Amino acid sequence: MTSKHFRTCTLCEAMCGVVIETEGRNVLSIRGDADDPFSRGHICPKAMGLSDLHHDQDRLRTPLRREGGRFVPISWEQAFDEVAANLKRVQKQHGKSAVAVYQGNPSVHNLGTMLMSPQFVRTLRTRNRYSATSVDQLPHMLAAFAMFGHQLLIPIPDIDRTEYMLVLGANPAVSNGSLMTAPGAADRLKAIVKRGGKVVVLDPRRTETAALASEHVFIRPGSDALFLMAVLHTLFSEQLARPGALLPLLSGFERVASLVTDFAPERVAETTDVPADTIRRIAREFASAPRAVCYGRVGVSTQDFGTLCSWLINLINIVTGNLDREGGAMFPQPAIDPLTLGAAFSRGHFAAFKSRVRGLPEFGGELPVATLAEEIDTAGKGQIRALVTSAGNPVLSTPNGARLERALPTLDFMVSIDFYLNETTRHAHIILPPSGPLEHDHYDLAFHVLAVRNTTKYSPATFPRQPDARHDYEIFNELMLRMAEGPLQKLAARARFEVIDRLKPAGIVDLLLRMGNHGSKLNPFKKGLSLRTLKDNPHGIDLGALRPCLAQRLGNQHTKVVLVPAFMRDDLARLARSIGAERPALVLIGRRHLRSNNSWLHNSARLIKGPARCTLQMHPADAAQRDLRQGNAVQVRSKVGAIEVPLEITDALMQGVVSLPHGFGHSRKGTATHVASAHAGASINDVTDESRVDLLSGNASFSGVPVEVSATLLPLADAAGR
Ligand SMILES: Nc1nc2c(c(=O)[nH]1)N[C@H]1C(S)=C(S)[C@@H](COP(=O)(O)OP(=O)(O)OC[C@H]3O[C@@H](n4cnc5c(=O)[nH]c(N)nc54)[C@H](O)[C@@H]3O)O[C@H]1N2
Ligand SMILES: Nc1nc2c(c(=O)[nH]1)N[C@H]1C(S)=C(S)[C@@H](COP(=O)(O)OP(=O)(O)OC[C@H]3O[C@@H](n4cnc5c(=O)[nH]c(N)nc54)[C@H](O)[C@@H]3O)O[C@H]1N2
Ligand code: SF4
Ligand SMILES: [Mo]
Repeated sequence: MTSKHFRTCTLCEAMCGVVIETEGRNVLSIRGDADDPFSRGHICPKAMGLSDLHHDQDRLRTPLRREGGRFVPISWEQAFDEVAANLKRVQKQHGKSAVAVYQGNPSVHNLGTMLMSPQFVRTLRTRNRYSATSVDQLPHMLAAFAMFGHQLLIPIPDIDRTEYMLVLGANPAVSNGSLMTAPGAADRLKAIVKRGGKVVVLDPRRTETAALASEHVFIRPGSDALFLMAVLHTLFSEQLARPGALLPLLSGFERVASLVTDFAPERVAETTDVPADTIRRIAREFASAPRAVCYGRVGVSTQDFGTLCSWLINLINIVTGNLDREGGAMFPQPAIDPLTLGAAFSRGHFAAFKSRVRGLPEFGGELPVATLAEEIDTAGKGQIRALVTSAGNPVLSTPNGARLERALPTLDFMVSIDFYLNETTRHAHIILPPSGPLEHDHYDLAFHVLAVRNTTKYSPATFPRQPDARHDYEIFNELMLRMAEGPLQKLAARARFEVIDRLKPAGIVDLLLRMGNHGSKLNPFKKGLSLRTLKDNPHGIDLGALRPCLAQRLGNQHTKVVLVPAFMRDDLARLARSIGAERPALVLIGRRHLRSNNSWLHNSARLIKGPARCTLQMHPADAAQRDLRQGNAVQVRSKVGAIEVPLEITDALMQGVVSLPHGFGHSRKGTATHVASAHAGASINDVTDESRVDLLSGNASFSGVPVEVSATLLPLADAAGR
């Protein structure tokens, strides 16, 4: 018997609706759901990854304990007890913060983890909390916190109604949009051009997005903040800064003009490699477009001036009157609204404490992961002695992952919640594998907050979990219960455990949907939603296009938008010093591929097949200068390490810049991802440098790592990894 299931794909931020046809426990097909009011049938090749993950023989299905060099299966009860006993032992000996936690990217794509991991982490009472946030969007959240008063008040491009979109450091044609949940982002960009508008892309690489844009401009990695300052300079010097109706909401508008005086286009042109007239023209076009939006993503957040970039992008939208207006940068009003949930989703805090070794600031209670390895390998009071990883692969995903990799075996204890035995989890003493992505239900708590349209949808589990499997939320709930200490805490933990066990994530979603639901001024149009209404509408419910709402949403915290947060202003001196700074001969940037997802879809034979992807892209002139040829095995060397990869010569890169994808490096011994290991590649994060961070936020600075590239003597077959 075959059956059909409607679901939201959880592999990336786009929230595409899928129709999954199944027979027994097998997936027969996965197609785009044309009736999904948000994605309207769009999917990408990765959607089939849901099926491949479901069927993957390498996916772990029972808890494993490392004994000597081998992993052996153990029961769930034994695994939970041992994990709790070990974490408690370490905390008793070395203090609460001796246990660190790292939560990876898929955490935010998993309802149970979103709901239940915070409870567990709170029980640990450790200061050593880390996540993929600080190798990703931290600067955007810090700017939102400082300017709009809530870390999740991130302005989203109203891509479907804009007439001019200025894109920096993002490749939505491949990534499918990020901090801009927009299924079919490439088509939406093409539509801007088709309706007579303009898309301008600034990127050191002529990307897939640049190819469908109206204009592509090369920009030197890490120099975007200078470009953005010069745009603001033009807006003020040519009297184009007109916030219009926004003005009463703004605090500090009169101070912006004086900040930009030293950043005329002519002064920054050489450092950015963007000609001064191009900067002026873009500023004028932006200001004169009926509706315009400036948008930046990973390329501008993971660089030395990440937080300044996020701030300046917001400023450009604000001073041209494009914030909170149709076709500009807008604020979604999700059916489950973190702004109304108070303590559960805090507005954020910043620099309440610093990391032990390097003094990097916390944000929202988390420390930057660029400092994790040194917090483990630097002896002294407060040193990390145990680590919990969940849904993350920091050995491949964090800067100088090789140093972290050397530090992990020195830990007294490590546990990983993950269904793969990979480059990170192989170091764990115990691995707890959760149910697969189709075996639990889903409601997107994260990405409705970032979506280009207000919609809401609940996806039931496609398959029941196997009786002997555990969901992520069950794992966190069990660990939370066991970590409780003292009679009172134990009593409270037991009560919480039982409530969660009874309600399940779906029950909590129901409560959240009903909360603040009636006549809420934040969200007046979502009346009457409940789990029942969502179950009755399996394709999802359309709640309409984004609406101006900032005044009400700001009102929650601040009364005005803070245009010039003091710590941003103070960082401008550092930015000014970057003008004319000495330029390394070659710098490294990253890239993503449509059929890949960070480090963990490489075990899908269907997605990884085709020409090798982990190649170093280099401009022909840079290759000629070094006497390198297409397909040569080359060594890429930085201050922290070296890797070997095949060379791909292409004029898509600007001169002086080379590019590698991240998430490869699957040749480490002792992993069990067989397809991935056969397409191992090398890890870019063996050469990225953990000491390079955006000084304001501590976010990793992956863009613009100085490297040297030379021919290697190794035959290519050996040059794939380590
Ligand atoms: N297919 C696929 N989709 C994905 C992912 C994936 O791995 N594969 N990952 C998901 C995740 S976790 C995220 S966060 C999003 C990321 O989504 P995006 O940010 O859209 O994706 P990237 O491809 O990393 O785009 C970054 C761009 O910045 C450019 N760049 C690098 N340095 C600089 C610089 O200094 N200045 C400027 N202006 N540009 C620079 C790069 O050339 C690249 O084109 O994608 C998500 N979607
Ligand atoms: N040089 C460089 N490095 C980068 C980037 C870059 O552009 N350049 N991009 C950065 C970005 S944007 C990100 S988001 C990070 C990602 O960094 P990470 O989140 O650390 O790594 P992922 O590769 O996403 O690994 C996800 C892990 O979660 C597991 N997993 C998947 N689904 C689930 C689930 O439902 N439950 C559990 N328990 N586990 C699950 C997978 O098996 C995999 O092991 O990488 C960052 N690293
Ligand atoms: S773009 Fe692809 S991976 Fe992302 S949600 Fe849609 S189908 Fe899934
Ligand atoms: Mo990410």
